[in-house]
Amino acid sequence: MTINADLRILSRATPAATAPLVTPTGTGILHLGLGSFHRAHQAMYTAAAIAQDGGDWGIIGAASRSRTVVDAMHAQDLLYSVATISPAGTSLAIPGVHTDAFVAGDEPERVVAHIADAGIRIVTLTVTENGYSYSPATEHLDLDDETVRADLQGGAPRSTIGQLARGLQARARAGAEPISILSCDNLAANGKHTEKLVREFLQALPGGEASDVLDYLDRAVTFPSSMVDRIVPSTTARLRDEVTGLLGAVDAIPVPGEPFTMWAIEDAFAGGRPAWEAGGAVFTSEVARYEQMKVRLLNGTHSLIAYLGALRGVGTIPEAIGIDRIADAARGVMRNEYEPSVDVPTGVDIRAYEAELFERWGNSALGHQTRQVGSDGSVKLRQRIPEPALLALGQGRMPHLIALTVAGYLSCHAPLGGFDPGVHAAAMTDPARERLAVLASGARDGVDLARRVIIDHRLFGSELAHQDAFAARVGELVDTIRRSGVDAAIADALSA
Ligand code: CS2
Repeated sequence: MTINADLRILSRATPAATAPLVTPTGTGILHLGLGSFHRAHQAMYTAAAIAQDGGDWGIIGAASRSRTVVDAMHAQDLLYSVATISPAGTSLAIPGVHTDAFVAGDEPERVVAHIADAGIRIVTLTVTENGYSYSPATEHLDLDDETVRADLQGGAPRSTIGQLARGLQARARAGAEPISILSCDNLAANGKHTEKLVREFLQALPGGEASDVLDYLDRAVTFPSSMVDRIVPSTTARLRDEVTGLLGAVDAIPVPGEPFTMWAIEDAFAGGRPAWEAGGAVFTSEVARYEQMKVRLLNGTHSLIAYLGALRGVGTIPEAIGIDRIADAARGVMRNEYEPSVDVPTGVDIRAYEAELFERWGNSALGHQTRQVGSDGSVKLRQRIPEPALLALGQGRMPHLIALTVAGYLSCHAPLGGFDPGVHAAAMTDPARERLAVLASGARDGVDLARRVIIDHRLFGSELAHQDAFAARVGELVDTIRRSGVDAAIADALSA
């Protein structure tokens, strides 16, 4: 960091160019997953709510494992800035809503204690698709997972679902005050999904340990669903310098975000809630439709752009969408393969929504990286592709561009012998990467690899595993990418 040594660290006492939006008078929310997305999304909405209504909705933030953000927040009076970035310029806001921060992995018993505390009335979660200990093979809580198994034995819980379940158990004993658990991850029906996994954990506890808490869940705990949306890239040293220059104080952990932001929430809060509508949140009974529209049109297409872009040798999403062929593929997958599977929420103009997506992806000042969007495909894609693909296949249509998305994923994460997917693909990470490398090393060709991954390994769920024609099409496209390049594969998928 090249920061002027005379500058002071950001704190409530530092005269900075921007003051914190609020100072909460109390704490009502525990947030699990203190990453950039939470800090640029729910924190901003909560600041708007407190600014409008006042109140005790301050947030205790629990990071999963990393100390970096927690330590920096403590050094900065729990403050950080959100930089809203567009080609027109950068503007800063300091939400100021956090009242404490800690690392859940270091102090799991603290998570349980906070959930048991009557002052906490909402637990919000951004633990990523991978953080729910869900097994796509069994479609239940992953009881083979070592962490889940250890959490069921007792002791301080390490899995998010274990922490929620143990926390609710402690709360049931402590006075059984109402509370809501609000998932803010990109999962279909994320509230129901979380509830199902928490209940499965409780039901798996030995010998009737859970009957009281299950009764408490029925009476006083809700799990609203929500759809969250804001493109939030990883922070960079350049942004830290820029923000420090703008603020006149050192902020080691600024968060970059695009101007667009959206939050659609099911209004089912057992212990009250902040007036998040002050920040523009929409309370609706149609969250499932918002989630479906967003996870498919935005996230599904985003994955395609990231894989094709990385294979084309470009590092950012705006560069990728600036390539005509990739833009054609993105438009094609969105219109012809995702859109038919979506029930558009009442009042949403789908054409305007799609046009806005192209503008958002094209935000060159934000520099969202293909490697970031392309990472963790094994857990992200199963939210994005199986249902629209199955719908098309059921109607006798091959979803060629969804197949190309999977082919792009496999080419980046499980390259077959002799194929070099390039530096951006090599920089992607994925929890399944090692397993995929083993499958790729034993595969004869792309079709064999795709069959192993989709059919034998059920990486995208058991229903898609019955679709041999889909796996074969993915495999053909893997081979086209490998033999003739990504442009040839796009042309093939677009003309099919
Ligand atoms: C992206 C999302 O990384 C990804 O997979 O598609 O993080 C996307 O930027 C957000 O969901 C936007 O709300």
